[in-house]
Amino acid sequence: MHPDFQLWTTERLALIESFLEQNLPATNCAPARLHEAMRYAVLNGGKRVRPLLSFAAGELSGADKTQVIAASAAVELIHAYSLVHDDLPCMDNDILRRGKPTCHIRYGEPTALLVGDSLQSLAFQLLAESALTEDPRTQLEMIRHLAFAAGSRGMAGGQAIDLDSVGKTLSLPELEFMHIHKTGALIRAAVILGARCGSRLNEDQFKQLDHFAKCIGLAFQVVDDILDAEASTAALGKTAGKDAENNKPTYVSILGIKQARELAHELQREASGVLDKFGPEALRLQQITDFIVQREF
Ligand code: GRG
Repeated sequence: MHPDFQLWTTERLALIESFLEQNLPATNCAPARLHEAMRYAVLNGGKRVRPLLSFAAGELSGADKTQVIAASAAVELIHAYSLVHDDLPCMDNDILRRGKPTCHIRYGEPTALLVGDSLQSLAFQLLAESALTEDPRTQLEMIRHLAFAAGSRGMAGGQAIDLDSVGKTLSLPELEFMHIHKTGALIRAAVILGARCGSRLNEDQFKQLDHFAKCIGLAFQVVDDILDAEASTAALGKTAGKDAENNKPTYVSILGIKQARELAHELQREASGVLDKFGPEALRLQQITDFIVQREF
């Protein structure tokens, strides 16, 4: 990672961690166990890719980093809620998340369910009560955008398609449709909400930025499938990855590792092509795109 990008990232990670730390309910506040579990689910070392995307998009649209914090935190809280619910026995039934016991393993299923519910509510509370932009209509549009992205025509809808795909053979377009919703909708929301904090972009540029976000959302998922397959190969001598072992279609199970890698690079090129039109102000988005495709974790 370029030292200048490293510094940029470190500064913003400190801002988001401290904002989340301060805005998650304290453990000495009732109901203490639920609040402890909410903090466990959020403050446990995620990569914070979505908040970093919000900061970078905010920079492109002329917003100061302090203006972007609440919006970036709201997106991260929705992400954290989705992981807690995704890990539940009725969904993916995972026992480890970020190298630690999942929320329901540590606190029990009923509490984990309420953690997800409460994180989702907190996200919208923060969006509604923070000064995100000077124009209240834009703030309302940001709330609407995140609600849509998290709901049945966004992330939750993608999860429904995912659950329904177990044991089925999906075509590449069907797999893409699922991931545009399941993983992509929130990544797009992170970019658009960050950009809405500033005032430098016109609606045509928002459309271009959304196309960029769609490409990196898919690239993120393709790389996730590749990393998952490689981890399985290293640990078990298998090549498919956890999802494929669970009988779920993945980019690797459909394309194989080599073609999946080519697809990730193709999406990276397409995303970079969009950013080129924005000039040097898009540097941070470019660096995050490269990180998403080149990451090893
Ligand atoms: C339960 C409504 C509901 C939705 C769940 C996104 C999602 C939908 C489930 C996650 C399943 C999963 C592991 C998908 C692969 C891509 C992905 C979103 C990985 C996790 O995101 P990272 O890598 O996680 O940003 P960290 O831990 O860094 O925050």
